[in-house]
This record gives sequence, structure tokens and C-alpha cells, in this order.
Amino acid sequence: MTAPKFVLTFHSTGRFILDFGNTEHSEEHDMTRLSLTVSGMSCTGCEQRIAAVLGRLEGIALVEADHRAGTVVVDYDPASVDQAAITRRLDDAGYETTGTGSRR
Ligand SMILES: [Cu+2]
Repeated sequence: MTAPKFVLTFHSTGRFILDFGNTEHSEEHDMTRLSLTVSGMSCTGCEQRIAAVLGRLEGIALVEADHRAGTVVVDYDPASVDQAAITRRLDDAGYETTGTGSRR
């Protein structure tokens, strides 16, 4: 049995909906997708921890962490949060960002 990716929320219309009590952002702003390579994840607990710590940042719409691939995908509202804040939060939680890629 393979561990599922930890997807907080993904709307079937292709629109990303915030799952952290600030849903208004997804209605008003375009989300930016940030793809990170992150070291330090070893289990699904790490995935959930990453989702939880990033989810506390304002403007985060989706967090998808995959400890097998060592990747974290974040959709965020660039009006509320930026890449530096996201990677700093990961670093604080003990996960080092080793690569970044950003696209719309
Ligand atoms: Cu773990």
C-alpha cells in the first residue's frame, strides 16, 4: 500500500480553495504555484507536519507534500505571502529547501 500524498484541498474545477479559514483569498486572487525540493522528510508524518506549519501562514491555498519524492507543492496568494516566508517556515520546522521552481 502506497502512502497517499497529503493534499489538503483541491477543488474539482481546478480552482484551489483555501482550507485554513481564509477562503476569501482564493475567490479574489490568482494563486501562484511553488514547487519545492525539500530534504528531511521521511514519512507521512513529515508531510502532515509540513502541511500544518505552512497552513498557518496567511494566503496558503494548498500544500501537497510527498516524502518519497522529497517535494512540496504550495499554492499561495502572492498578495499575502511569498516564497521566502514559505521556505523560512519549512526551515524552522527542520526541512531544508534544496530547490525551487515557481510557475503560474
Ligand atoms: Cu516523518
